[in-house]
Amino acid sequence: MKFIHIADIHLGAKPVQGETREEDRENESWQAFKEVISRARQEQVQILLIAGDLFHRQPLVRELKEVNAQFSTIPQTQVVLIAGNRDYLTAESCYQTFPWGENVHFLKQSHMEYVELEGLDTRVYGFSYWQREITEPMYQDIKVKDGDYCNILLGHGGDEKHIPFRSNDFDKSAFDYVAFGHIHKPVEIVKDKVVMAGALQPVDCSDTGEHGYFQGEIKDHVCKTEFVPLHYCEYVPLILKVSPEITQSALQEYVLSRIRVAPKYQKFRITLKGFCDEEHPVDANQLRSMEQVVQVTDRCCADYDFEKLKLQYGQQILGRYIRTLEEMPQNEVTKKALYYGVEALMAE
Ligand SMILES: [Mn+2]
Repeated sequence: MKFIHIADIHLGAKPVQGETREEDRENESWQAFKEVISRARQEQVQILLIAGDLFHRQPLVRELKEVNAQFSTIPQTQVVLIAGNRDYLTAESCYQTFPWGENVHFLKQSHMEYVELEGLDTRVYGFSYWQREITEPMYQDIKVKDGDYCNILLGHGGDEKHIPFRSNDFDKSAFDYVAFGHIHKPVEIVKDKVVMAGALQPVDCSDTGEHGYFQGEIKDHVCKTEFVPLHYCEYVPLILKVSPEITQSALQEYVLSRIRVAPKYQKFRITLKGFCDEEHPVDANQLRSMEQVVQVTDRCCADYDFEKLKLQYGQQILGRYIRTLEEMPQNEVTKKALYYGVEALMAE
């Protein structure tokens, strides 16, 4: 039995303000979702698992119609989904009354239930969020019903406020596969068995690294999975160490050299670190305007004139601090301690 496991599609998420090409980013989550549907068709997978937060917020009826229309294009695939902490159920949710197609199974109870998928000898267990937070560890000690079935658990959570669990919670469980969502970074918590799919595509630029979905196959209760990246967008962190000697053009030249060899879907998130010339700081705006750069955070400190500070603050704590640090063996650590200490004392 072949399946695809996705989570945290966050349809309808508005990209963070200040990011370039904002509309594109919103479309990208829909495009990535449609891509998964066509992959499910091509790969002839029997089950599509959606582990919560299909939407970033309460879905609109027209959005559910669109999603359902997509599902109707893969009638051979059984779709099983739950609501996460973002698209949790309320009394007014459109989720409550929406008429899903025949191949769509929405586990909408607030307690554990399962759907038995006809002809596949498979039961998929799960439940939906009915509130923003669930702090109880509700995935501990789940028993499966008797019978020779392939058992899958569909879950959402993994942090303190969203159904915490530990990797060994499923050691003795009868699940052949546990499909999780919520944490945006894809990770195989237990190889081929307990998997956090990660967000289908980054939701904001703090979701760095590759994103995509897991594809798997279960045969005789043995599961094999692989991560399949989707490349609509990938945020790449880039730390630039600045020193007073470095010029703006040298910095830009370096960023350009990285952009030139990067595929178009990669977007850079730059952090400036180190010490800059107080009178000629780095122009972060110029870096920000470069192609494929989405964010520039300036964490540089001004470079200090220590000789002048020693004269000025001779016997005070600042002067003593500088002299003490200068007498210590000079390395990166003492250099940093000197700068950060002076910065802190100057702020006093
Ligand atoms: Mn979530």
